[in-house]
Amino acid sequence: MTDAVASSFAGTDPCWLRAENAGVLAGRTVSLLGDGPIAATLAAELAAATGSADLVSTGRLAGGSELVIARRDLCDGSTGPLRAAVDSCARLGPDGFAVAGDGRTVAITAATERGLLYGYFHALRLGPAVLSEGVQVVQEPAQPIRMVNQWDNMSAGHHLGSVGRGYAGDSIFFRDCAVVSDRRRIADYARLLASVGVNALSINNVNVDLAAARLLTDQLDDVAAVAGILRRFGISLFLSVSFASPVLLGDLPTADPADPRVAAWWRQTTERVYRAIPDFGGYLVKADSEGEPGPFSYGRDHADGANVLAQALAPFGGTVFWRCFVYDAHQDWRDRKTDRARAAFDTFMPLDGRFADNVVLQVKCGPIDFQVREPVSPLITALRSTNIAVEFQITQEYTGQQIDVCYLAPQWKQTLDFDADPGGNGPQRTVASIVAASARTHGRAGLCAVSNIGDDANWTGHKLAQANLYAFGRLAWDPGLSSDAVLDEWIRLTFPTSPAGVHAGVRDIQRGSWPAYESYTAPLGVGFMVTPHFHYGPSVDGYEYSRWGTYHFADRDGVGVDRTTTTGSGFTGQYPPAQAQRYEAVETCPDELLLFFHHVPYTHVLHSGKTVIQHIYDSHFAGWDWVAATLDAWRGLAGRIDEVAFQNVLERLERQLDSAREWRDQVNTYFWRKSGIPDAHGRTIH
Ligand code: GCW
Repeated sequence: MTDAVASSFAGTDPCWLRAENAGVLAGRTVSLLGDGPIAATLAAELAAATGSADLVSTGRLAGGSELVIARRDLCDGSTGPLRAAVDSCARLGPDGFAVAGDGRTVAITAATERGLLYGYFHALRLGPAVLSEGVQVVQEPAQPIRMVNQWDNMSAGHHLGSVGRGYAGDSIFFRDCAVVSDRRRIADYARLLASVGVNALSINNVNVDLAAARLLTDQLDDVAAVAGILRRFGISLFLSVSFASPVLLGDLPTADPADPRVAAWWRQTTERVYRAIPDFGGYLVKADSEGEPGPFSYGRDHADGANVLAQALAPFGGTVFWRCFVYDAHQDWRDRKTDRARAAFDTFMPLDGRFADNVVLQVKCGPIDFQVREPVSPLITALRSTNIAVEFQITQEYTGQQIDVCYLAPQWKQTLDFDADPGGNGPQRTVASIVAASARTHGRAGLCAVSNIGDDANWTGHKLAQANLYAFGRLAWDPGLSSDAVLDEWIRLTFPTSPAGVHAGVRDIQRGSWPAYESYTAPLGVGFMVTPHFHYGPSVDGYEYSRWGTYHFADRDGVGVDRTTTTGSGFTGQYPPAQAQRYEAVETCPDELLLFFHHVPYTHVLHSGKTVIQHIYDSHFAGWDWVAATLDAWRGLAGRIDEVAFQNVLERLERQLDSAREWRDQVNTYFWRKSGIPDAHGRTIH
């Protein structure tokens, strides 16, 4: 072992990495051929899985090994399954792997140790099937960037070590303005991430306070120690940095990217970082967004800003992730021209082609802000000459805050499968294929997501929210997987010993959860009817007269935001032609996004055949009913699921039922009072 900090899950929930799942390797003999920190991790994994370090031969191929895990270039002259695996991974990139078996020996090979680690975790996912004769798997990830972003705070405006939009306790990285000294949970977390193929992690919030800014300089030794832990799991560490760092940390009077002193400061600072962390990933930057400093203060644009950091990182192969979440956060609700949905496209499209090769534009999946329902951000479909990463939110800021159950993979899949040019003549342009193509052309592209973990014993607050972390990694590896397939894997690994009925029970809950959450909250894509600042629970007009540019414009006649090119903000015009047309016309706009794109009367008839007002009533009643039925179903699983998990979900579902009731009654009452149109079924609306 090269590092003293081992993964252990002491006193915490191992999530899907339960010891039973490695049972297939118990007592088996293994050979491991590879070097460096990841090989050391694999050796420790294998010693634990087989039950003894004596069963693991490292650095040489022991005759009769039942499992061989070997870097391809160390396998000269091999025969049998090892030869087969070596041949099949010949053309794979660095993270790919091959598995081959003949019923006696299973071989896992890859070009790098990181590939071997992914192959090993995949073998555990296969379970006993990995030992069967003729097993053959060849995989590589769809994109090189599979990144998780922590929004962990150090101080300032938050309590020390809190997590921004975190619903599972405090940070596992920071405490009292410093990096934690007990780092076992960091190793456990890295292991969880690596097991689903995540290879990059930014450890601090994109809102960077002064204490966090200092991670880059004064606290570099501690950051290097964390990087050392992540390295063993093939994960490179990134820091969120303040664009104003040269002023905050460097005593310079300016952070103007055109000032040579600023460029020099970034160069020197970055050099120092790489001396401490040779495989440092790079910087993540939220600039000119919600009060964070940025190039606009100096009359520069985002390409000027990103490129100065990129130049500093380039000699070391580092990357700048530059977020496109830039909009006017000081809007006047009386102003009907400005539309926040337009902002990312309007700001960044004119700059396409001006970013350095090692800049990746990180675009939120939707044009506004992680609502339960949004269309795909048109910027993703439009950028042609820039590296791109699509950002998702695993933490459930607007989707129930890990009190309400909400399995998000179906939502992410809709984004990834969105076809930018339906009916076009060329090859299909889904978001997943756009990202993969961007990776092929520019080398750096992928998926990012905001983490949902904290220091709660079960990591995610809600046991069932573990599935979202799992699913993000799996979909970032292979966006072609179905959300159900990922869910089935997760259930199998998370509840491996549970009796019949549990799998189906958990499956039903997870599958129904996102549609249910959508149905009792803001209707038909309109979004943002949440309690200001906290974003949990209903407040129909909470943001209606705010500065944040998030409105629904309900009046006595109708509701929704006109974003058409003919009469509205023109946002629909940012899409490629076929999608633009589809959204532009009320007749073709899909029901679930109708109020995102159009202001319509309550009596407007949806494709479903219902009026808008009746849809609002019906969906809100149905949403609450689903939660009530789900609570009953969960109670029916008592005694068949481990007690800690059972009680945790029970307690969350009880709170969810209260919340769904509040949502149902406030939203229905609001629209009944506005419209004066009674419920066709005569149910009580307060
Ligand atoms: O959704 C909003 C959140 C902010 C967050 C911001 C962002 C980190 O409410 O807390 O700040 O998005 O993505 O930058």
